Amino acid sequence: MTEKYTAESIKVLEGLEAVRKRPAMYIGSTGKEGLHHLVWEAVDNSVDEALAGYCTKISVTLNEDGSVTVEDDGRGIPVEKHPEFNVSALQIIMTKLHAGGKFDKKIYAISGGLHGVGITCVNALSKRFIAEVKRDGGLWMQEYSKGNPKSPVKKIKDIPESEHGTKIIFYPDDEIFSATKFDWQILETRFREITFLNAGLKISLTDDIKNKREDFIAEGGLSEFAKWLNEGKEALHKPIYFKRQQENTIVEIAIQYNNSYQENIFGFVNTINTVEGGTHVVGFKTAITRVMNDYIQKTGMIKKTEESLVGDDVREGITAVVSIKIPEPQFEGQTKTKLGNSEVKGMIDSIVTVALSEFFEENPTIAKKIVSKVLDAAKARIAARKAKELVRRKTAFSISGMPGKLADCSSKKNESTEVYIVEGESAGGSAKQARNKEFQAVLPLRGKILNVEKSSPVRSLSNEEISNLITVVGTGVGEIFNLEKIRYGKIIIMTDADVDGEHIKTLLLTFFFRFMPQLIENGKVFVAVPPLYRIRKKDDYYVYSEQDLKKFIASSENLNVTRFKGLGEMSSEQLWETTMNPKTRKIKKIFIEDAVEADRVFSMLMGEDVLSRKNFISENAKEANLDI
Ligand code: 0RA
Repeated sequence: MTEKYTAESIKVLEGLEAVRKRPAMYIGSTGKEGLHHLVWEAVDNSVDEALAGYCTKISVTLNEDGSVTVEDDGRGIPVEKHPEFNVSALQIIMTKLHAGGKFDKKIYAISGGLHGVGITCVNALSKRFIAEVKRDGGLWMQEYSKGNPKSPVKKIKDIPESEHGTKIIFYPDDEIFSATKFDWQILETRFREITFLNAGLKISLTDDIKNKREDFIAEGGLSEFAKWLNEGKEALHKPIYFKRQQENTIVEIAIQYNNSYQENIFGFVNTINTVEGGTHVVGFKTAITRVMNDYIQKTGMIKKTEESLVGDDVREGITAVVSIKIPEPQFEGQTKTKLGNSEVKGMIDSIVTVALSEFFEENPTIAKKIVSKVLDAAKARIAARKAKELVRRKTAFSISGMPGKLADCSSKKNESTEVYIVEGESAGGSAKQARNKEFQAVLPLRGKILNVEKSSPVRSLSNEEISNLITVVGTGVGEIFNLEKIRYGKIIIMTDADVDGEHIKTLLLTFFFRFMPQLIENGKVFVAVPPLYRIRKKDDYYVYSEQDLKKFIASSENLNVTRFKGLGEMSSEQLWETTMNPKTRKIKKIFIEDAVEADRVFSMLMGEDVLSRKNFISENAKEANLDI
């Protein structure tokens, strides 16, 4: 560059050269992730200025020419000459790696992860970079290329003393990045997160190409975060919130239980999402289990279980955000998103223990609501364990251990045997009459079985109808599943050909899919296809679909058509002939074509998300044969 450059500034250039040589070392990758890191770095500086209390608003703009502008109304980066180097402080901050110390001393630096390398790296990895500062009655500016200043810091014009702020415009270098297009979704998610983690901070995101703008602000901070995470679920109480500081550690926590069974605990360290968890989350979990156990002891609520609560009980239906700030985070794990600092566990544990106990004492109504739910979870867990023990003992006694409602077959050669699972006692009765006792068993179910998608596994397994089903199938569930113990060659679900029947069929398939997917994978699960109509001409004909009925009607006149309202309406001969006789019946084998898609469809059809369930069912109404 120019003769002004001293030995000191040559070292600076070498530093920037290192960033350009091994960019991935500083920003993780040169793909989409790395590209977005440039924005995080630029925005983090403004967030720090906001946290220091000098900045109220940050705006991020994706410009039409591919550059990004990050602007804040903070104090503005200092521009005066640095006494040691005889250049503007602005230039040092923008061109010297870890300029730190004098100018931007941060206690809660986001180091160790991919962040913390500062705005200097953004500069080094930009083909063009412009810094504009408003402070000390002037608008100051410096432009850089690949991290090198094009000229000294200049005062462009005089402005009122009251105006202040920093604006950075950068053009990612396409010699470095394989991707140069920014993704709205990625930016939106992170900015929403940042504003939840910093109550009252305003971030606005604008896309000048798509003419799109969104403002993020959460006056309620972390509490609002918990509420947002619980959207669409039924919350049990307003969020519990506390913030404590001990030495240099700041702990901020929001908790809100909902009526589901899922556990949703999110950890943040210095605003980094610790996806892999770590010592802060472990400390939190330990503390809440202890506080709830102490509470049930103190209040005498323990009588309801007579056993201590375990972690799983305490976390059923919890939504929590654990955000901590510590001076020297150690990030570990596959993606460097697991907090490793061992001293943090005990510290968070003791802070949360004190704060949550205090909250419970001061808010007994909320405490009772939460603890009741937690006790229900414990009771279900204990009941399920007892039910499992019972099932295990019963299976040991073979036939005598089968539920009384099962009409078993006489053959013990399980390859050639079948069990019909039938809805309702009356259809069960017809099926028992119609069957071939030699190889066909019948298990009638009492109406609709439990929706396992909406119940915790422990609760599902303690349900009587479901535990009967497990006993009759014989294989067990979960880790103890053993296909060799299967008691029949085919498991056939037989329900009425109406809306209720379809629903029961789906409930049963959901159960098999969630608890015994190996049965489906091995082709053991079938659904029976009962006829919809009987047509009398010279002989009897059975029609299995509306389409076939239309064809039949088109080809002949004067038909005597009877609609079967349900399985119970057929005579046992008709039921045998149409639905149970292997020579004449129709049955369909159930496949899992795509496990991920099946999982999504079952969650949607049977889970909590009523809106998407409605959409899915109406889109597929004809196929699924569901009226709505
Ligand atoms: C160092 C010192 C001061 C402010 C800043 C850095 C600062 C940096 C950035 C980066 C983006 N926006 C920023 N805003 C401020 C304090 C200077 C003073 O004492 O006035």
